[in-house]
Amino acid sequence: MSVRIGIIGAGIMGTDHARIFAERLSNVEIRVICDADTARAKKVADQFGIIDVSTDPESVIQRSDIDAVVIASPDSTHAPLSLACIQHRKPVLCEKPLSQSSNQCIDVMNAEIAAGRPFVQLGFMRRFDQAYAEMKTALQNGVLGRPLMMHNFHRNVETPSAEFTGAMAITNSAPHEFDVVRYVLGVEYRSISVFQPKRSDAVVAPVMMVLETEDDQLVNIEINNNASYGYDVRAELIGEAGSLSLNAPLYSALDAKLTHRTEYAADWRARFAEAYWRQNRAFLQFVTTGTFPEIASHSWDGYAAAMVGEAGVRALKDGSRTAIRLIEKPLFYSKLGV
Ligand code: ISE
Repeated sequence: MSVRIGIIGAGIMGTDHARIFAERLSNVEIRVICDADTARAKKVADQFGIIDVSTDPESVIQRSDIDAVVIASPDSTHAPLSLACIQHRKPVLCEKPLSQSSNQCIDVMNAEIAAGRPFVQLGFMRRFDQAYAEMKTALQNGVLGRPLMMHNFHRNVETPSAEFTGAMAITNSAPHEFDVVRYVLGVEYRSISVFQPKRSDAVVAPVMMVLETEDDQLVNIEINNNASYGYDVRAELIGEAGSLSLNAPLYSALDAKLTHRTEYAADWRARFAEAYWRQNRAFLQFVTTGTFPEIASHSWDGYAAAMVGEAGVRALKDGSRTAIRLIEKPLFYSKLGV
C-alpha cells in the first residue's frame, strides 16, 4: 500500500523532503504541497509530479485522501500544526524544533497522551546519521569507558537572514546538538552557560555553550552561523578509555597544483543526506505499522530541547549559569524509543 502524504511548506526543507520521497523512497505518493506562496508550491509540485497545491495547511491535514503529513513551514507553526495532525489522527514528520516554547511542547504531549498513541516524529535527523550512531554504539560497547566530555561544533556559511540573532542560534540551530548529545549520552542536562565573543562587523557572532549533564559530564557546543567557509559539523566524545570523533562523509579529494583538497558542503542537506533518507524511510514505516521508530525523536525530546533553548536564551541575556529543570517524564514517552 502506498502512503499518501501532504507536505506543508515549500521552502528549503519542504522541497528536500519532496525530493527524498519522490526520488529516493518507494510506496509513497505526495498528494499535495502547501505553501502560503502558491508560485513556490507550484514550482515544487511541477518538479516532483505532485498533483495538488494548496495555501491552507489545516485543510491539507483534514483531507481524507492524506494518510500522513510533513511539516516544514516556519518554526512558529510547528506546534499548532502538529496539534491539528493529532486531532485528525494523522502521523506527522515535523521539522525541528517542535516549538521554541516548552509550554507549547507540553500541549502537544498532552494531546498525544489523550489520543492514546504517538503521532509526532520530530525531524532531529542526526539520530539517523551513521557517524553519531557509531558514537552511541562505541559508548554502549564500553570501548570509550565512562563518558566525560563531548565537544560539538556546528557551523553554517551564513545566517539565513540579517535579522538572525545569538538567541536564534540557541533556539533554531543548537537544538540539533541539544537533542543528539542527550540521545548519545542517554542523559538530560542540569545547566547551561552561554558566552559570545565580539565580531568586528554587524553579523551575529558565534555562540559558545557549556552544559552540565545530570551524570556530571561536560558538553560544549559552538554554534557559528557565519563561519563563511562551509557547512561544518564536528563532534568528539571523550571517555575515560578513549575518544571518538565524527568524520563527515567525503566522496573525493583533489590533488592538483601542489595541493590536496577536499570540499565542504554549502549546507546541511548534503552532509546529512543519508540521515534524512533513513529518517523519512523510518517515518513511512511508522505510518504503515503504527510503531514509533525506536531511535527517532518524539514530543518529549522536542520538549527537552525547548527547555534547554529557553534556559540558554536566559543564560545569554544575564551571563549566568542557568539551571534546566524538566517536568517529570510521562510514562507514555518512557515506553517509546531509547
Ligand atoms: C538550520 O537551522 C537547520 O535547521 C539545519 O537542520 C541545520 O543543520 C543548520 O545548521 C541550522 O542552522
